[in-house]
Amino acid sequence: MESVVLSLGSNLGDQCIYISRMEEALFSVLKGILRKSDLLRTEPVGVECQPWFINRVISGSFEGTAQQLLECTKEIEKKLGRDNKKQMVPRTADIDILLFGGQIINTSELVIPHPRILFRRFCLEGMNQIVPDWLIPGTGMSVSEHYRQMGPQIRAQKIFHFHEKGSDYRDGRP
Ligand code: PH2
Ligand code: MG
Ligand code: MG
Repeated sequence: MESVVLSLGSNLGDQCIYISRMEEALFSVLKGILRKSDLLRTEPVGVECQPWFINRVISGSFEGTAQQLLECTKEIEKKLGRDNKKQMVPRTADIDILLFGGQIINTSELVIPHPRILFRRFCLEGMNQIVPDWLIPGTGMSVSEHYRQMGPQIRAQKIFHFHEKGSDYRDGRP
């Protein structure tokens, strides 16, 4: 069983509904204490001329390998209508594995920790809300240390927090 952190994103269609659907699907795959960051409305990073995203970062435990989790996430994206034919286009559902326990993975399909974690404010800010003490493997620093040390260019990325009622951390156990 590994503790994992995932980011959810949508910038096409009914974004909040897609985020809820991704959560529902993942909450039946993940076990243990499930945590979720605020819902974040975020400026697109690293892509030209795309709509703003809704993002959220979540954590839980997964029984299986990173490759198996990747397959689960791809399956959920597909069910939610993600079109994988074109790269770098707006998408209904995007699930990225940010951290998989303390593992460092470098295969053609999967790079963990996610290579852009430290360059996306919404990743750092979302992770800092739910797992501030986790070490980011290979860096020797915790999430909260990285968050505090975020450079000015990354801090300049625009983010708005939605403060929803009932969006507190959720204990996934019955
Ligand atoms: N995902 C990307 C590219 N850029 N920007 C924001 N704000 N949120 C995302 O989820 C995101 C992005 C590619 O997956
Ligand atoms: Mg992504
Ligand atoms: Mg992705």
